[in-house]
Amino acid sequence: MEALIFDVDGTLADTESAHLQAFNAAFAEVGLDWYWDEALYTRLLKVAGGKERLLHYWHVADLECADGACIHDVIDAVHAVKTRHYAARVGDGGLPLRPGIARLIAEAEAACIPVAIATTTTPANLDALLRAPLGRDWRMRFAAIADADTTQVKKPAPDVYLDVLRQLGVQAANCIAFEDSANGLHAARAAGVPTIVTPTAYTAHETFEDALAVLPHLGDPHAPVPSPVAGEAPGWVDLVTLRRWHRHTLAGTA
Ligand code: XBP
Ligand code: MG
Repeated sequence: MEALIFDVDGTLADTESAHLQAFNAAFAEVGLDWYWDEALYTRLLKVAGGKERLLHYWHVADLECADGACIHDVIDAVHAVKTRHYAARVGDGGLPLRPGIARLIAEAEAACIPVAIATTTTPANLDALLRAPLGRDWRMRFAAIADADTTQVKKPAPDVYLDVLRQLGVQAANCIAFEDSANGLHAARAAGVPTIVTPTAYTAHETFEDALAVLPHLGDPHAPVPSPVAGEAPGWVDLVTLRRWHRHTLAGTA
């Protein structure tokens, strides 16, 4: 096992409620009479990328206005306001990392296993979310980062994973990806990366065929999670566990 690759939204932290609140705050600030509730946003999350999500919604909700030449300028402006609101919500430790994330990243660093980020989110969101929990030099802790600025084509396309694999110079089968959604799982699997899924309330209804494991979270010594290997006792996802599960994947027994 050569590297761990983490999705961000829903995986490193349960961020989508903060994104939803930021979208609605942006609509109010710019004077759009739109309001996305949880049920609608859960459906809209099928479209990866906030700008792509806005364009999709506009075509569905307001078609006659959605064909103007300036729509992309308007979407860029609304999305910039949304990103400001999101950073205000999650910055300065406003949103904790999910269970086991900081522990596993630290374990990987201690074992000289590179960790990377493969996300469709805006780079500014990463700094707002990760500076407090992972330190002001959090970028130095990741050997590779692919995000909405480095990679145009969004999940479920494999592009962000292919970019990260290229930066790391490793084989896909020798990595493990961590995702929260079917879109993310499809992206990682299309790149050939074995994938552990830790769904959130926004994605728990989705199907995760071909996942190495589907877990409530990565667990901690005081918060064990079930094992995907028959007969194994519950535990938490640490490097020893990952290496064992990874061997089972290579042997076709997990
Ligand atoms: C999830 C996404 C992002 C966020 C919103 O990204 O699809 O679009 O919902 O962030 P991930 P932006 O790949 O990390 O799960 O508005 O910046 O796109
Ligand atoms: Mg995600």
